[in-house]
Amino acid sequence: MNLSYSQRSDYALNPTGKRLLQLMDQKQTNLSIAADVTTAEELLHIADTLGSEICVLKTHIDILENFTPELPHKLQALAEKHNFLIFEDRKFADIGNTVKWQYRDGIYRISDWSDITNAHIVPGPGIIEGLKEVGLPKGRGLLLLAEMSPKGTLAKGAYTKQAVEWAEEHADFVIGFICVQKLVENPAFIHMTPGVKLAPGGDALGQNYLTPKKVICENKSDVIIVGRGIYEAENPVLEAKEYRKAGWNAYVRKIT
Ligand code: 5BU
Repeated sequence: MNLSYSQRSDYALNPTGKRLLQLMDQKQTNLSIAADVTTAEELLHIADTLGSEICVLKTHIDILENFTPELPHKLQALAEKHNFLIFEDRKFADIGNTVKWQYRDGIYRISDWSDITNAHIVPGPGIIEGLKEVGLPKGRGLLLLAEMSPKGTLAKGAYTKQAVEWAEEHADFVIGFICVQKLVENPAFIHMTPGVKLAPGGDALGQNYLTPKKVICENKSDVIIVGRGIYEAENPVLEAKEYRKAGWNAYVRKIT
């Protein structure tokens, strides 16, 4: 079944999942940037200068040294201006009752501004239920960490299969997976893959890089997540255009 992203949006039960699938086709991009910077200014600069190239801006809000409660409003304004979704890569990992607070409260109030967040499944399905209590009424979507990109990851085999089962049980809230390859035929689920570079290889701390073509065409994932490959380039805007083109061409080849 080679459905387009927008055709797949008909199967999505979650409004954020539906919106992302439609947005990718409208905007012709399956590129997500990992904006791993430590100041609010750098983050806003990335969002504004690369926003037109991406479907999703992925943040690590807790690495900022000058977070203020106004920042999410500014990010949301840029998301509207450039038509992208915000994904706080929080990787929740506690029991359901605790993650509710971590998602809704504290300094960051993630559920107020982040369209998408993600969770490890190591605590069991209660983590999904806790996050869902907070996120679903706001129309948010969750990605489950079914696989991880680094060498030596323990997220594989039966663990990955369990993530798929729990996603299917909570398809109104779970929009897909962080994974290395396509895991499930259900067209509603979005597969997002980090560890992507135009030149394959790794880093000094175990990161494993695959090319956009390998990720989208061979591994049949849907979204490429690129960090250093873009923001460390001499010209990040030109580099983002290259990644966008590589990701999009691979998708067009896959569905035709
Ligand atoms: P890089 O600079 O393209 O290597 O950054 C990758 C980003 O994706 C970074 O923000 C990580 O936290 C994130 N990531 C990852 O690399 N691998 C994973 O399995 C998961 C997240 Br989950």
